[in-house]
Amino acid sequence: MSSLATAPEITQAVACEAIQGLTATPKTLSPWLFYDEAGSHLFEQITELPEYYLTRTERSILTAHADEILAQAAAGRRLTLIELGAGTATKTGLLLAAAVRRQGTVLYQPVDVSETALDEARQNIESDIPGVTVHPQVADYTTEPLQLNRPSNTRTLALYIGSSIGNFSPHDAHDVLRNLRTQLQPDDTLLLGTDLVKDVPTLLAAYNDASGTTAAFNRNILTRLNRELGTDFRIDHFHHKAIWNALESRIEMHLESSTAQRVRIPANAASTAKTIDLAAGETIHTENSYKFTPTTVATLLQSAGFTPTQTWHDPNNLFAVTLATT
Ligand code: AVJ
Repeated sequence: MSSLATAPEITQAVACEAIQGLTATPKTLSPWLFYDEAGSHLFEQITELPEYYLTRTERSILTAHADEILAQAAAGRRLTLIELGAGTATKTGLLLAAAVRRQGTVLYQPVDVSETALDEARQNIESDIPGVTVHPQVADYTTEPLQLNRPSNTRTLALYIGSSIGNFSPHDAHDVLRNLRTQLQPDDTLLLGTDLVKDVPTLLAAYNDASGTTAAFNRNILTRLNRELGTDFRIDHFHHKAIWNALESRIEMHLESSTAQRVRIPANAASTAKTIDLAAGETIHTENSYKFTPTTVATLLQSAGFTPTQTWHDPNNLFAVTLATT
């Protein structure tokens, strides 16, 4: 058993995911596994790397256009903000502050699977931005229907920012947005943050930084499995690989085993102990990060029943923030 206190249901989900992904061909592990405590911390570090332009670029767009975005979404009414995959909601503060400027107070409903991230978000936001009331909701918005309860006479602005949608295949992204769409009412809006297709060296550098932080983030998934499931991955025998898949328009992250190795998943994690064989040079696919064009953003939104109304970019067209109505 893990020596660290980990909720049994989380360990169970990790075990299921690991067994399913590692017995598949090719081997995969799902990106939500990145975000244990160490991984969440590494991700925070990634967002500050010189090569990782996404976070600071989206922040610059929101800083420049928050008032305009809010005005468009509100269209003369009061807004309630909800956020999918809110995490610690650091960028959301820009929009919440704009909402408070506009209407004095605002209700903010962050939805995330991580209760600790939501607690942190609530504390940060309630102390930093007076006028915001936070009602967190612990839920997996990818599988459960959202439970939105908005005060009467307000419009909902749903936030799905940070390029979180980029982790999903076009099919799954469609399903996530569809699920959201069914919970919204006429004249509600969605603000979607998407990373854009750009020159390949810039894309690759963002996922293979000079400091090795992204490599550590990628490998941490194996550290987590070793700790929580008792697997025996030889982590120093795995190389971080980031590649651009032009056909699918996505960055892929893989972990490549430099040697042949046999990994044991002990019986406390699996129903019976399992062994996983990796050949020298074999990879485990850990993440897709889809990159969009204005056309593919519009197509995705429309396929899920939204109508895109306006898009804001940074001056270099690295990132886009799109407002869409129901
Ligand atoms: C949190 C999914 C937006 O795809 O850029 C960062 C995760 N992976 N570096 C992304 C990530 C490697 C990130 N998202």
